Order: sequence, then C-alpha cells, then structure tokens
Amino acid sequence: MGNALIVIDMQVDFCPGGALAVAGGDDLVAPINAMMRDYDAVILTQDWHPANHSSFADNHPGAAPFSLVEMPYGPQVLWPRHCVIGSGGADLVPGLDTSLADLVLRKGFCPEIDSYSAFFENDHSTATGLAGYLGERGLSHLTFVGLALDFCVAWSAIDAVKLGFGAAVVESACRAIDLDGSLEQARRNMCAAGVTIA
Ligand code: VGL
Ligand code: ZN
Repeated sequence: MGNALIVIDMQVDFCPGGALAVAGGDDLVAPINAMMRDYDAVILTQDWHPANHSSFADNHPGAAPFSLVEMPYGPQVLWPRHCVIGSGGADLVPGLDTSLADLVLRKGFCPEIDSYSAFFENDHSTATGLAGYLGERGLSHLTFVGLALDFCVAWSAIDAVKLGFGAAVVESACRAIDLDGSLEQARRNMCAAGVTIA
C-alpha cells in the first residue's frame, strides 16, 4: 500500500497578489515542502487554462466574476481570468520544492469545460488519467493539501473516495476561497463522501 501526497494548484495566481488570490495561500509553501519527504510519492497539480476558457467571466459578455452560469455539464462559477497557459500566474509558487514531485498533472486545458478535480473534469466523467497513474504505481492512500480547499481540493478528495482510494485532507495545509458558504458546503460534502479530515 503506497501513500501519495497530492498537492493541489499551488500556483502564483492562487496566492496573494495573484489573479484569483486565496488568502494565506503562500503560507502553505513551507509546511507542504516539509510534508513531501513523508510520502512514497508526491504529485502536484497545475490549473492550466487556454485564453478562451469557458470558466473565465470575461469570456461571457456582461457576466460578473463569481457569478454562476449553467453549462451543458451543470452549474459553473465564472472566475476571474487565472492560470492562463504559459503565463507567470500559472507557474507553481516559487519556493515549492518541485524536485520531490514525481508527476505534475495539468488540468482544465479544454476550452469548453472546467476541471476542479484532479481526477475528472467538471462533467464528473472525463478522466484526467490520474487514477490510472496512481493505480499502476500501487498508490492507494492519498493525502490532499493545497488550494483551494473548497473547490479543487474538496472535489479531488471526493472523487478519490468514489474511485476507491483512501483519501484524507490536511486542513491546516489548505486555504479556502469561501464563496457564499462554499467552505461549509465542501466540508459537509467531504464528510458525507467518506473523506478523512485531519
Ligand atoms: C480553482 C477556481 C478555479 C482551485 C481553480 O484550484 O480551487 N478554483 N480554478
Ligand atoms: Zn481554474
């Protein structure tokens, strides 16, 4: 049984000063670096959107950032433009010890669909390939940290349980956006799914 640390979206745009800054995001660099040595494998995810991505509010004329729209695959929050492919904002946060990462998994690169989860795009069915990678390496117990707790971390951990992995979230190594109660909702959803909250 292998234990993997899955570090979600520790990127410049999600840290203070970034396009979709999560308060305190940069505080996580040191604790996450320290955790990396305790696992059999470390996987980093990177939110990676084309300029015409449908989750960007400015690609929907008249729509406000943080408003909700109905997409063919369900409701979708419209975000400020962030983590654009090749931009500095999409870079992993300086100081994050990428030398210990076995895999950097990019997600959200299809223009017409967002991907909060590291396992499935927001239609809950288009796979990123991560489950196959972990399965082939025998990594069955997953610990999630990073940004943002109430979106990409929570969706990833819930999908992990659905796929049969053991999943824990270390809340002290996460920070949340907390949009309209999204943090409490995410905690409820994680508990109901069987995610361990450490
Ligand atoms: C995220 C909103 C949009 C996240 C990514 O990493 O939680 N949130 N894209
Ligand atoms: Zn995104």
